[in-house]
Amino acid sequence: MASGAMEFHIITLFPEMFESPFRGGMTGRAIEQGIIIVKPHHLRPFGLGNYKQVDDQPYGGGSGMVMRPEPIAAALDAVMSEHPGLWRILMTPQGTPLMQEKVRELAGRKPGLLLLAGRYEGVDERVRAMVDEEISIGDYVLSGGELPAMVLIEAVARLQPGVLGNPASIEEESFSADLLEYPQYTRPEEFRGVRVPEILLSGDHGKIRTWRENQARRRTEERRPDLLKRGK
Ligand code: 4GX
Repeated sequence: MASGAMEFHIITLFPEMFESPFRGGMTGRAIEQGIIIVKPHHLRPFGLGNYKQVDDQPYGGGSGMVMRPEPIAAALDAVMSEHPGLWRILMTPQGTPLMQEKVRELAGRKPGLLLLAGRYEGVDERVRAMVDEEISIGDYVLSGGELPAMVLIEAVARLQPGVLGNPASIEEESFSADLLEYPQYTRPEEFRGVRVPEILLSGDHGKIRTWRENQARRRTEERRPDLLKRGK
């Protein structure tokens, strides 16, 4: 055995959300093969009182509810004592933006990740001290951290050895991570009057490679110049 499955634990009020998205496709197969483990942990049993309360009104007033720290602390402690060494991440719009470089870094965080997927308007500020990192999947507001957690899991899972069908494409991917993809074509040679560029039919792999590099650069300049400026 090499190093064991990469584990993805999630603390959530909606554990059932994590069922169907991970059934089919690459991640589903990776779970079946034991390459990755996805395990939601319900926050509700750690709630306070007979009503298992997990939220409360914000001190100082204001609209919306805030997640209380005690249930989250108890859930984190419970998962961490069963699964030591997990890297704890809070999903939040206030976190570090998730980009492929961060995804690669997280893919190496064995034995795995513990994702905190919150609801309501946010979490009590004291929760931040209980995690290792805060991550955002983008500058828009969702209703909960579950979809962000799933996005992160899928991005990290597909980098685990054996998940992606073709290991060569990982290499290509990291090579082109700072560029947009070049245009791709498959059959037929002509569709609705639009022909596949002749060069792709030429069999000249040197020319094809150069064409693709140029297309990728041009497309990136036009659509995402920020990617070129950021390039390391
Ligand atoms: N990328 N949300 C989290 C509740 C919340 C707010 C603040 C902790 C602190 C999001 C995103 C996102 C909505 C998840 C609000 N929890 N998460 N949730 N964009 O919009 O990660």
